[in-house]
Amino acid sequence: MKLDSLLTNTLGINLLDMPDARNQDLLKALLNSWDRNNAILVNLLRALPAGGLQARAMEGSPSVAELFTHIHYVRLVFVSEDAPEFAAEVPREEWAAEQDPDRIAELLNHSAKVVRDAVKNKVESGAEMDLHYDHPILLLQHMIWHEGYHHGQIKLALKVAGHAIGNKEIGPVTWQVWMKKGTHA
Ligand code: NI
Repeated sequence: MKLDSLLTNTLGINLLDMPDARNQDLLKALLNSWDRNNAILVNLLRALPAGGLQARAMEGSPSVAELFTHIHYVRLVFVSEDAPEFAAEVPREEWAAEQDPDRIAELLNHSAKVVRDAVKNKVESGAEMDLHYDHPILLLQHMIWHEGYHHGQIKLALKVAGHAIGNKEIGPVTWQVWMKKGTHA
């Protein structure tokens, strides 16, 4: 019996499916990186000290609250432009000074799911993005880059306002979420 039919008959493994299985595995890892990115952002939000949402790096800079709502807004705008079939309503205000951390967490978890579903569906169906990006995965990468950029600004604003969060406290719920083996965000 040939190896491929042996595998198919005994283990239910079809060698022809293997490249697809590998692609599925890659997609799963990429979506998992997106889930971790959002978990880290929400962890930072949850770790804010009292008054943290009002902190700004300098006069005229956005507040921490506005940076969080901007991130949420940008996610939804790009989905609406590039994958309108998966779009959710885009907030009227881009830099909303929302003061309820629970509400901000709810917004971030919502827009994270909108981005996730849009990218997953576009990749699985082999469809292209409408306006930007050579590949749907680039939306994920762009958002992760954008959010890391603002994550640093949020930490700087907290520091300037005298609300710095020490690495011992924030490290395990941010950097470690990326690196930990054997866990899922
Ligand atoms: Ni931005």
